Amino acid sequence: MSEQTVALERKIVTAIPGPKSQELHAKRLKEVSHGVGAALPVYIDRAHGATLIDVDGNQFTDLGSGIGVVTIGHTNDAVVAAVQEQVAKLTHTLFTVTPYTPYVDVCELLNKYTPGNFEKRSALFNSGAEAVENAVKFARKFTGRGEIAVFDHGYHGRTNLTMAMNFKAMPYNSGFGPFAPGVHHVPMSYPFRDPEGMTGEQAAARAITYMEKRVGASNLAAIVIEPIQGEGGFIVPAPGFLRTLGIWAKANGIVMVADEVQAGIARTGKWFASHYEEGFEPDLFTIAKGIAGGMPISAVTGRAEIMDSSHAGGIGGTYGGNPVAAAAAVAVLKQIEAGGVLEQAMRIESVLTSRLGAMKAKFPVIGEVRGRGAMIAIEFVEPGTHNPNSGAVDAVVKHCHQNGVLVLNAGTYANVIRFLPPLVISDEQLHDALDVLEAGLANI
Ligand code: PLZ
Repeated sequence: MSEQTVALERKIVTAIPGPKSQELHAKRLKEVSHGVGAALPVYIDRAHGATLIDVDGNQFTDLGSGIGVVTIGHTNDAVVAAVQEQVAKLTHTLFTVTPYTPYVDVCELLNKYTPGNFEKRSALFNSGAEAVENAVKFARKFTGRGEIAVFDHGYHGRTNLTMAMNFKAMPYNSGFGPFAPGVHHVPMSYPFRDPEGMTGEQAAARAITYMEKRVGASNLAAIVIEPIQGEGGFIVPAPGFLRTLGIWAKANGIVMVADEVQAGIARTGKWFASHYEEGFEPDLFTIAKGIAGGMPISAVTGRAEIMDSSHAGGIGGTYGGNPVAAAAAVAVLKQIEAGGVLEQAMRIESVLTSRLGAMKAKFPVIGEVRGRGAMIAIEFVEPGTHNPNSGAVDAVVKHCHQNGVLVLNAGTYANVIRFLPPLVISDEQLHDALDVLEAGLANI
């Protein structure tokens, strides 16, 4: 879709959802599994930049990016061109049968831009969950150990192993077990809810004690952590937490895995969120979402000796690193490499934190504003307490949706609204969306 064809501003022309969306939704309910949810059942026809256009002609400002996927913007010109060119040339061989170039190019770029000044390798997959599964495979193979530590409030996917790694039973896991064994849930650093003044080092000591006593360091293959938790509500651990865990992991031969599926690829204003914590040097990274402008592709990147520990043929999958998705990823990564994209995330951070900070001062339902770059959230409480207030979130989200602003909720207590706008959103479009949010807050 070209920008010239339609002005990309927020515009609501029917009830939400509109009549065509309602009709499609009725059909969907007959045809699509009801286990597949729908946060806002407006049926999207096309999109560009930070604007979604539905089948009724309503235009939404997208503050969710399909959960942090179209970081580079909807229908980014370079991504569209790369996909169009590649799809006409080669759509599939299966990389482990006969290879092709874009796969190798993606690996080269990821090896270069992930934190850590050591020799790296990458392997490509289709989804975030698949990347996490494979990071665990690499860590187990390399260490010869079986146990895995993950963190409270964490999220890692919907496959059997990654369900075992999720914190929240509802909606992700409930009724779908039994789950893969060998996964241990460890206390996270959650500054807003931890004892007042708890440092990152103290929170890490709490987690380490748990791992030592409950699991035993020598049994652990990997610690898997989101450097900023996504579904958990953009929980940024206290400074020192990640570094201390990493040092302990290294001292005990445990592979440190940073799940950067949501926080990675320019989202936080750096290539990866792990870059923010000095002295934190994960061994492996899981990467997906923002890497390819909406094309399904994911990666595990990390230390060569870990990534090479599998026998040939141990790692793979029919579609992993598909040529068209890989071409899209190269187009995204090259734009970040060319410069300016990280700055866009920092521009968004300054608008979001100043506007949301002002709203926090005005509306006591906002307990905290947190996050980095274009990954910012507000946690809702009952005024004057830390008690979660999911009712306020529901009301504000509904107001935003009715008025053409797509926001997403998050959090263990469903009491967080998260903002993940495409980085191309203009200040004007962002302010306009935040005006809608503010009106919603004034209404509850
Ligand atoms: N790790 C940190 O955020 C995906 C889930 C959407 P997949 N988060 C969005 C939903 O409701 O299913 C995610 C993540 C982190 C792993 C994953 C899993 O990535 O591409 O959804 O498999």
